[in-house]
Formats: sequence, C-alpha cells, structure tokens
Amino acid sequence: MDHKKLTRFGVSMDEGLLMDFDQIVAEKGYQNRSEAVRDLVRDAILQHQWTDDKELVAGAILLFYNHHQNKLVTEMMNIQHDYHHNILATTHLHINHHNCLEVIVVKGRTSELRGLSDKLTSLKGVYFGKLTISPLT
Ligand code: NI
Repeated sequence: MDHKKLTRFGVSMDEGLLMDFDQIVAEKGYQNRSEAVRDLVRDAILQHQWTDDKELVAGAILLFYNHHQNKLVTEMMNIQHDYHHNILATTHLHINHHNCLEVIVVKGRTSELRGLSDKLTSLKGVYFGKLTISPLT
C-alpha cells in the first residue's frame, strides 16, 4: 500500500469536542489539526497491533516507588530476575530520600512484557508504573 499519497476525508464532531481538541493541538505545538490527527491515528494503529500477544516488541517500563516500603525492593528484584531474558537494561535513579525512579528497557512478546509490567506495577509501594512499547517491524 502506498502511504505517501495523501487522501482527504471529512470528520464531523460536536463543537465542544473540537474545541478541546484544538486546545491540545495548540498546546502540543502542532502546525494544524491534520498533523495532530495523523499522530492519533498512528497511535491507534500501534495500540491495535499491541493486542497481538505474540508480536515481538521493545520498550520501557517506568516505575516510581517508595523504596522504604517493606520487602518492595526484594520483590522487584525477584520478579526482574524471573524475566531476565526480557530485560535489556535497568536504570535506577534516587529521586529523593524516599522515592526512586526506575526505567527498565525490555524486549520480547507483548504478553510477556505486559506480565512483567503488571507484576511490578501492582506491588505495594509503587505509586506509578507504565509500560510503553513499540513494534519492531
Ligand atoms: Ni533509589
């Protein structure tokens, strides 16, 4: 399929929704709505592809947590060792006296990476956890 040929299409939506969208377009610095819509469509396509559990992907898990939480660091370490074949690198940053930010660079099947991310994110003491992945093809 030729992705270079531009095709125009019309979109109808209520005024309020369009006003909210225009605000995001302006805040993010898009040149126009078309550019913003193209990014949204690309993202939607990626999200859809990620539903294929067998697809090989690479990405990163971002974790923000309190390292004083009882047993949290040990549990995190055990889980990461269980998934050692999926983990390419781990970066740990001591944000302040209590809190740490960890970025785990991962590669593997979508289902495996989701499993790893869910296990880490659901631990007590983890304030925020998010897996971001990109297809490798
Ligand atoms: Ni730390």
